[in-house]
Amino acid sequence: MIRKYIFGEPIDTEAVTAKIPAERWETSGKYLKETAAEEGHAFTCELGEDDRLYGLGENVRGINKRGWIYESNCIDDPGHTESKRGLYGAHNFLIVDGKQRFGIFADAAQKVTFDCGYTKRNQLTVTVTEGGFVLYLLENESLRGLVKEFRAMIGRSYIPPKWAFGYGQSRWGYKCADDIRYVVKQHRENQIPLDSVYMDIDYMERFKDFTVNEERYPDFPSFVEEMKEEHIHLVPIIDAGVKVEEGYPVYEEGVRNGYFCQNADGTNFVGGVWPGRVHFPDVLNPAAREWFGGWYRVLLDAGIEGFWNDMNEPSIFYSEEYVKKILEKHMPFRTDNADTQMRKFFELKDLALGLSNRQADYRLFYHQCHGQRVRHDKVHNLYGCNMTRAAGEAFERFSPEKRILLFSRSSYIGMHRYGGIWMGDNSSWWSHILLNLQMLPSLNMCGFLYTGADLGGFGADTTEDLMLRWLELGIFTPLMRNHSAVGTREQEFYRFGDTDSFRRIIGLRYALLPYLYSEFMKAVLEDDMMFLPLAFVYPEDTFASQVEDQLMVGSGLMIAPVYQQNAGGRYVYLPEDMKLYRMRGKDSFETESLPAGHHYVKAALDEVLIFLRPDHLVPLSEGGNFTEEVTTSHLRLLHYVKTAALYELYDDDGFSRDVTLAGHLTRITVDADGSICTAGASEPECELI
Ligand code: MIG
Repeated sequence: MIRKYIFGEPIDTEAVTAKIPAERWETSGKYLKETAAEEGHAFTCELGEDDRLYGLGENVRGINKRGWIYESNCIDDPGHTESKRGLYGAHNFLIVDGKQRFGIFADAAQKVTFDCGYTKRNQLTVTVTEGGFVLYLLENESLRGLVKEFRAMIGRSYIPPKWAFGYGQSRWGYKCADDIRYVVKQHRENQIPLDSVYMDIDYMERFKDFTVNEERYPDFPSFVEEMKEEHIHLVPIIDAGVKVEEGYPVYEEGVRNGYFCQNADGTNFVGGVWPGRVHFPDVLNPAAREWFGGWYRVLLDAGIEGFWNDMNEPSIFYSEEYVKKILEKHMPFRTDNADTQMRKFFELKDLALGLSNRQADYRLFYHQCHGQRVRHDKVHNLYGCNMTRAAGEAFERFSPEKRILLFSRSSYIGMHRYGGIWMGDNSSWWSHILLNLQMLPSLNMCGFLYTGADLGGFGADTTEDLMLRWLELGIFTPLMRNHSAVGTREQEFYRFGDTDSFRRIIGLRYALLPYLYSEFMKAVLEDDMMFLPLAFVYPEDTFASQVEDQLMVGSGLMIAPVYQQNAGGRYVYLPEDMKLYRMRGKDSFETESLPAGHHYVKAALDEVLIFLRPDHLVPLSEGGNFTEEVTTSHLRLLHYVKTAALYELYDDDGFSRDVTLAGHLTRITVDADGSICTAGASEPECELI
């Protein structure tokens, strides 16, 4: 059951694809009560002592969002600490689960706040700042049902090509073709599977979008081809800002056609980002969006099949206007000694520190949006979404048959139809393994299925044990990429002593690929989640609803990765009897049957724990050095059969856009006596292990 209420004159975010008739809002509805707000609209709901809150996509803190205040206001902030109220995305879908169970979607282009029991422990307050918006209330008998209902309303999630489920190596710092060749060579020589290498901003000519530095990459198309022969896909980054430079066609076309965001006086707004002075393409204007998307063609024509969109909050290092202001305010300090007036010193310091991503800068420029001129802050949360949509729509035009890999840093719900997201600039901290785990189900609720974090951590120096432990979660995430920042310790697997463990863990991912791809695709095609909190699968179990560090992955298995330094294991809660496969790679493992309840489970540094539910199967392939080598012709089944188990394996060619479950499923059944039966799209040879 979905109810829709319109407030004021909303800007159409295009998040919702379903046609839902609007109803008249009663200020004191069944679930939410409208209360006085300083600005905009506020809605509250009383929370019972044990009520839980789920959703909000990309955010800090737990799976249960209760106890903190979150703000949807996309920002480039590399400090993913508990004190933050928001990150790069705006994912305004929240579920209340307790005395009453319902979902809220605040479909608003402007800032929205979710006070989840922060001001008053027993009160939820959702505040939408000034401007029109649409409020949706959803009800359903189950948590999973609520998510499915929401997902059906926002449209099918993005599907990447199958190779994008392979391992990707990245680093902000690879400078030229030879750097990349070296990365590939090391992986192949060490037999660490690899499918892609990412190209960060240094591939461009002075950070100009859709250019390739010819000194660093002479004859780029033939380099792309050379990599393809090695079964490696290169994935370049695209930044939101377009360099201001005479003679640069992207700049000149944008200026000529009025496709950039403008100041109040109609001149083009200038921000400072990596290329120096930039204009921001007005991707909210459909004509500009089509034009900007069109430029991706340059790289597609060079053979590129995947992209990551960055800096699209948009991140603004500085605006020219504010720099002028700061310089003026600095003047007195030339003669005035702050020594006696510390207040002045702090003023000076704050001026400089407040240079980037200022809220005030977002009020300086305008978009052409649905025939109206709209100030940026009123549609701020739609920018990254529409930059990625620009690319996604272009790929539908240029590559109607074949999927193109696309993921973005900033996002709004609705973007999940065009691309995935990565979780941004995390750090090489143990706590960020847990954060990675906790974001997964929250993102799935909001439609983002193709996602993952920078494995090993982006900022700060990683360590070998952190990297291994992180991978033991990372091998389950659709996007599996090792990425790190310039200046940090190098973290390619061959930089560490124990290459063998890395090879085995990544090898296990490739063996798990048929299962993971199958679960991903079923989740996409059935508007379902791939990563579920235990509470969603065992709603009657009061312990399960409190578990914040374990997840169900698809239908059959549960993961409980170790995320503490020097831990030789961890406590795990089993809501039902499970069979543990303690995997040392794909070929070597031990099993153990564990009864429902609490357990301390040992896990050596190189072991991946897979918990199997009763009457479930997980197929393992023979693996491969790259995804194309992985086949489903011979499957080894992880199994826990009490009465009978069924697995529905989905598979396809890995690139066609137009896919359905029908015609792609193989049913694998195992009886209590161990007999195996297969029927459907393929005829894999199966064995129990
Ligand atoms: O200001 O392109 O999140 O993945 O390596 C930093 C350089 C810009 C931020 C991205 C990160 C990327 C980095 N970018």
